[in-house]
Amino acid sequence: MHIDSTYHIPISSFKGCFFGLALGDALCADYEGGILERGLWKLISRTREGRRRYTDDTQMSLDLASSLLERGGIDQDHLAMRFATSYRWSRGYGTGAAKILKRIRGGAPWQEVNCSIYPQGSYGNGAAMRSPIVALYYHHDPEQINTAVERVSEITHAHPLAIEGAKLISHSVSIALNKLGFEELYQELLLLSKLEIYQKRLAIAKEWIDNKEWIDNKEEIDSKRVVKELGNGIAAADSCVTAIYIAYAFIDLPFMDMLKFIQKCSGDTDTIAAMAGAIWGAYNGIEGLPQEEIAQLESTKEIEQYAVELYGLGV
Ligand code: F2R
Ligand code: MG
Ligand code: MG
Repeated sequence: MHIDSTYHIPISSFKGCFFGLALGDALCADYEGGILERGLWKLISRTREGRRRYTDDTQMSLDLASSLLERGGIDQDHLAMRFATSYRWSRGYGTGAAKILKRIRGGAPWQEVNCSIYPQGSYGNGAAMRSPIVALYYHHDPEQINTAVERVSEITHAHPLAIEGAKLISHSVSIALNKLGFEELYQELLLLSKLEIYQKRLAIAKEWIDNKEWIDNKEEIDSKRVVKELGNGIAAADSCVTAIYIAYAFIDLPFMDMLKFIQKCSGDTDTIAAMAGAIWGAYNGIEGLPQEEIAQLESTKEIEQYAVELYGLGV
């Protein structure tokens, strides 16, 4: 990756990334899925103290940050157990991921269960949603990101589609941390992407960003077109490029406008918002995020502390 070595990433970008992920997740969770899923989340969307709850997206990101910091790098067995012990049905995990985590918690080695639900492993977006943390941990050495993402993903998501989606998101965060634009991001992702579905969707995103149709014509971005051509589903291939496109389309616009657009797209809103939120927050820093919403979120001290510790590794 071409990075300007004279650019000094501020700590604000780390906090922006982690809080952007958590806020996107928490503020879009009650727009995810169908009527039943939305209704259930509305019932449990606040903690006893009245704080806004996040879902599995943020929980797995916190687990990853804590394991990386505790073990000084990727210890897959430790990370697998950390994911498994944090599992609660009420965080809204994917059905396959839930089964795998319960098996690991029961003592099964992750290598024996990661392909026990699907022969090639899961292609869900559960690996991509936690991959921003890999970019934060390796911010001083982005060459490590690909191998690190593979190792962090395969514990629950061994499928090549899940792993490539996670790499795209992690690299997007890395580019955003360095305050680089969509052109640099696209060139980076083009070199990285091996699977046709991602290559096709990245080309569509590039065309839309280049044309800036919605800005030139003072029109809104068409959410139906985004859903039709980039996807809004639980599979990584249907949500990762969507999140990257939306983050950069809204990069100079308010964070809450971006979330409103994601809510309008429906589908896997919490995860698309978590991934887009991490990219947007890495680029714009914590000052750009709505402070009144951060004040209402659960576990803010933990998120802040991990962001500071991850930042401290590279300075
Ligand atoms: N779980 C949710 N939201 C509720 C949606 C329930 C839905 N009916 C469901 O299918 O689960 N949100 C959270 O889950 C997403 C992350 O999921 P993750 O961690 O990838 O889970 P999983 O179970 O591995 O994959 C999700 C679903 O994708 C389909 N799938 C995955 N791999 C497959 C394969 N190889 N073959 C066929 N289908 C595959 C299955 O339907 C999985 O259940 C995030 O949205 C998070 O917010
Ligand atoms: Mg979720
Ligand atoms: Mg989701």
